[in-house]
Amino acid sequence: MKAEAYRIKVVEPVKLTTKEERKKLIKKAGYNPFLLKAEDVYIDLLSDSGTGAMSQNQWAGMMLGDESYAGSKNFYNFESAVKDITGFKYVLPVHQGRGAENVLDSALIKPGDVIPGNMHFDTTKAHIEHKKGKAVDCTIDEACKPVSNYPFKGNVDLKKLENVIKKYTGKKIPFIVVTVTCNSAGGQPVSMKNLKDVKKLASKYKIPVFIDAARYAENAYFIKKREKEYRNRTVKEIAHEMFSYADGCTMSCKKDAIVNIGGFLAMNSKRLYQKCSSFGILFEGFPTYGGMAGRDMEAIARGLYEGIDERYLEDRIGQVEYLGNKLKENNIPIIEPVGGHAVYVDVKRFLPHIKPEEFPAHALCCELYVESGVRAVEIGTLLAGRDETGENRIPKLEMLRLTIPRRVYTYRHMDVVVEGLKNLYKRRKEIKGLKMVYEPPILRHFTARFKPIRGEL
Ligand code: P71
Repeated sequence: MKAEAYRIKVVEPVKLTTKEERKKLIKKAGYNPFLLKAEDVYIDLLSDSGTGAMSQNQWAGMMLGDESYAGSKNFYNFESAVKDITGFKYVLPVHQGRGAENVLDSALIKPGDVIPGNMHFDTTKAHIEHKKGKAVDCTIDEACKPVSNYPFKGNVDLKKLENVIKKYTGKKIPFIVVTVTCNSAGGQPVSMKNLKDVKKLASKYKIPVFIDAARYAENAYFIKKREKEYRNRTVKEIAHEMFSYADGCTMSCKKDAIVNIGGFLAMNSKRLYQKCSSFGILFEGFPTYGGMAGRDMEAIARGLYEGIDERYLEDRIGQVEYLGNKLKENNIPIIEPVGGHAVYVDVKRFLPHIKPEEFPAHALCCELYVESGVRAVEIGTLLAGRDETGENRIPKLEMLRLTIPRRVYTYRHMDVVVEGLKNLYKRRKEIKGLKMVYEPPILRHFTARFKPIRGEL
């Protein structure tokens, strides 16, 4: 039996509120958990992004910040870690993942272009659309089956991809993006074979491939566990091989580099690097800091190695699996297999009586907060936004994501989450939908406001 791969040196007290208080707090927040004050949340599973606990080694590195405007020592440490792990030749720091997307898309996307991928994450899609491009989903059908034993539900469907390439010809496709692990599909991994096949197909049509590498280490760990040939390879070797099937990557370091802020864009083409550097200067900062402090780059340089430590990954993915298994034991419908960074509750099966336009997963999210002070996040109709005609996009999966921050919570916290969902499942028939009373034009989930369709929660 193994417990956590670390012991706790610094603690952050969390506040316990009562159900009555939480009812008032969620109402005040317009029934949008994004608008709650974090201090009013007991267990925060909104995101695994930037919410991890840094190690003593990372904190020690923070004290060695070289805050020179150009050529900071920490940049070179950061650059060398990125090159060592990814193998890419050029590295451009950015303030976070979407900064990398903005820079890359500015350099490569023209209006009318098409960018195929495996369920692009919402910021990825929003940036593509902002440049008047179109994100086309080519994920395997298996990804939309809530329960499956398919080990790599994040895979790209090569037939779908080739059809898209043929339909739009190479000229209108500046690049293909493969997201590892595939967040929108439930934190599901992409196999090495699939990455290799995508690259082969893309090369045939001379289209570059970019990896959205936010959770590349978790993906590499799944490859080690699920793809026989890789059983005896290190996660670092696997990661290196994954990146070898791409021309570059965007990375939100807030995930697998276990830092609170930061990111990068990396690539092999010098010309593209030069083009991206100009946009980088415009949007992010000089190419040796890109919106980060020297100390942030040092924390990333160190965190990148901690993120591929196999004992850490066993612990991390094991904790997420523990939560998933406990929910399953209690008959709570979840997406299977359990993903790398989160457990996704299958709300279509949890609340079949609420129609998508009444945001069932978001309603469950509000209920879970009131029930037990746990903040989760909706990945469903609210996040999907509206199509060109203004209609709500109704996604195939309507999910509540219980996202586990890295090295932050214990197994006991997971048990509290299970208890809350168990209670809600018992009274699921009483749970009602929400109507949106304020809707911003883009990325609406962050700031939209709601009311229960009738009465109070
Ligand atoms: C996550 C996030 C952060 C988030 C974003 C939007 C709504 C709620 C939470 C961010 C990702 C991601 C992938 C695969 C790029 C980004 C952007 N995820 N790719 O899952 O998952 O990175 O936040 O550093 O800009 O909670 P960024």
